[in-house]
Amino acid sequence: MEQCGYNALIQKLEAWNWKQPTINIAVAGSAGTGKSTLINSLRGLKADDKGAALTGCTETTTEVTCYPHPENPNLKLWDLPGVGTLNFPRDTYFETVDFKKYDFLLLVSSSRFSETDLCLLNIRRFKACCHNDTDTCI
Ligand SMILES: Nc1nc2c(ncn2[C@@H]2O[C@H](COP(=O)(O)OP(=O)(O)OP(=O)(O)O)[C@@H](O)[C@H]2O)c(=O)[nH]1
Ligand SMILES: [Mg+2]
Repeated sequence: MEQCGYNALIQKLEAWNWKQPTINIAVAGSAGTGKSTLINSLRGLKADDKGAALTGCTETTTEVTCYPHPENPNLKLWDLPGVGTLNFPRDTYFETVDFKKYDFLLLVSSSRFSETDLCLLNIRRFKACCHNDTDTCI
């Protein structure tokens, strides 16, 4: 970039076909932290749009569901059920959602960072945190 500039970098990336590899991103976290809402936003959708992930104020996502990004279907966002509920206890969560199949973890938390959040973060090498509900925290 320093040597060739932005345009040359983009040309190199295009030649390398950077959109080709499939990347599976697990969007995980405790129940109700806004995982499905975040996936909808990343896909440019509102909750009531066709094809949007179901959102709600009670436990909503009960099956792992894949949502390919509209601009690059190889970028797959996986909507995971909330961890640590009666239906998805932490002890069996990682096997239930087949946690090892994802390339990247996007951890969604709201309010306080919890022991469960830390547990999820310790599992994956490639990860990022998203603190949701900031509008209600401020
Ligand atoms: N104020 C506020 N509400 C939000 C935000 N994100 C999500 N919500 C609301 O929080 C509730 C839960 O959102 P979901 O996206 O269904 O949460 P989830 O983590 O997918 O929930 P489960 O699938 O049950 O684990 C919904 O009523 C959303 O409208 C946010 O950033 N701010
Ligand atoms: Mg959900």
